[in-house]
Amino acid sequence: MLRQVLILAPLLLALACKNDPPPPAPAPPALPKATVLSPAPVFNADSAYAYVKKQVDFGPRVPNTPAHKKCGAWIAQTFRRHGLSVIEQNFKAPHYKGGEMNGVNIIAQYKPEAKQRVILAAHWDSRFIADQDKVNPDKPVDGADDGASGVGVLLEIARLLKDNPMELGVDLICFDVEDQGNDSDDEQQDNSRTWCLGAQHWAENLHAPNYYAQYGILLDMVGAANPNFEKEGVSMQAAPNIVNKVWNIANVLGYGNAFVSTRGAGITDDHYFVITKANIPMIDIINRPGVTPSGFVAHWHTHNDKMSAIDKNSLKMVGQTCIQALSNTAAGTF
Ligand code: 1BN
Ligand code: ZN
Repeated sequence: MLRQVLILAPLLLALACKNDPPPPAPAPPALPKATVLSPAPVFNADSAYAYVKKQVDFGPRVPNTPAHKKCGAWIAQTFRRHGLSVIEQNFKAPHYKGGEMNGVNIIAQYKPEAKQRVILAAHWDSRFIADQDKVNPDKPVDGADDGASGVGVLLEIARLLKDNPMELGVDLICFDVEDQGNDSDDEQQDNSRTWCLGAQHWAENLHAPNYYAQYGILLDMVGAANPNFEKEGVSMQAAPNIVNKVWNIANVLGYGNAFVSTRGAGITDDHYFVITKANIPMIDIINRPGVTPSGFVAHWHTHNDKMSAIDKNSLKMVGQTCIQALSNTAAGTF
């Protein structure tokens, strides 16, 4: 009997194994998640362009001038007209040449009570001198691209949020006194601290207790034709996943010619201080066509930074990408 069992054992084992499920196949390597586009509002570039022009029509938005004061009041009022709660955060900042500037950060809150929040930001001041221009370098610039373009996109997004509610808190922040810094390359001085003074003030004095945002997107010089938005270095260091998600969205929307995959140099722009002082991951969409030694557009800090430098296609690409990122975040598909 024992002999019979021993002979049958392999057979019984084989039969038993026949009904067992096969061992699980090894997991395939994780594929990057495909970028989906949740339903999103259509960004109107004509409307954004009109918002850019309106700012430029006030005259250069240099702190301590009437044009600066009037334009700031108009930006705050326009956000309020679109139903957002606006905080005007006043501050004083030293100018590197001496004297004091009166600055105002304009913080427009969509659903201020919502816990999950995203920041879209731009600077609203324009540079007090055209130090990259051979003609009239001591006169202020219009800053149609460098300043007004980003704010124009934010104002159009505010208009869209009013008509297309979403389940997300959004803070549209217009930083002041970004562009009044020292551009001399004197290595004895740390000139980086003379720029982005509004963002530095905000990051040290958050407008709400325990304020936090999941991520932020800074828009700087987003209005010129044929932009080259490289993956900016500081953004890639601090928040590579946010950069890649935003660039993937832009590519799926068909804007791959502008949102290129090249990793660019790091720039000490407003986002640097939001990252380092407020600990919020913020990325910078900034045009670096590389046609000048600075790497910026040829009209950077010159009198050619005027309305004729603005291309509606660029406003559309940036605005549609941002509103899509917000829609995806609200839908849980970001
Ligand atoms: C961007 C546009 N910035 C000023 N206008 C920030 C910046 C400051 C970039 C200094 C490079 C050098
Ligand atoms: Zn500038």
